[in-house]
Amino acid sequence: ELLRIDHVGIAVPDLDEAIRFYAENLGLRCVHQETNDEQGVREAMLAVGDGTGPKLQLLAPLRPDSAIAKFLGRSGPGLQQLAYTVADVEKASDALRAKGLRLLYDTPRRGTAGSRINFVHPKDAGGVLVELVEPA
Ligand code: V0V
Repeated sequence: ELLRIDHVGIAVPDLDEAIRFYAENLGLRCVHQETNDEQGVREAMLAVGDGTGPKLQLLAPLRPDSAIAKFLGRSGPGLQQLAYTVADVEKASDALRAKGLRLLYDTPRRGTAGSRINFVHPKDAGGVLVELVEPA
């Protein structure tokens, strides 16, 4: 059902500063940037090595009432989510619901680069916010 790790998401207060930090210190390249108003984020995807593996996603809040702003307020900057690639996000969500896990959305929402996404509640996933990503 889960094909691979798609990306790891890190909450940051300032996107441009974080992109610079990862470039200068770890040599990661920013390969995509986008604003997702519905999710309340400005985000950047960073490639590691040859870029064929999982990406690092930097997430900065657009608004004080957003998920990332709440996370930063509670926990400070750091790992916010682990995302898996799936072939069919509706099917994957249904399979997890059937196992009794709570999905955050009844129907998938729009994620990075036209992907379709849903999330498993962190309280049902061992304290980890799990994202399912069906790429465009
Ligand atoms: C909250 N909790 C977390 C957590 N966020 N635990 C682990 N990882 C996280 N990221 C814990 C929190 O400490 C509480 O634990 C408990 O869950 C419930 O807290 P809450 O006050 O209800 O939490 P909220 O209101 O902050 O909501 C949490 C959820 C929210 C996960 C429901 O963040 C959400 O809707 N997330 C999905 C959307 C999202 O994250 N969007 C930004 C990325 P205690 O204190 O009760 O023990 S957008 C994105 O990924 C895109 C565009 C993409 O990838 O394409």
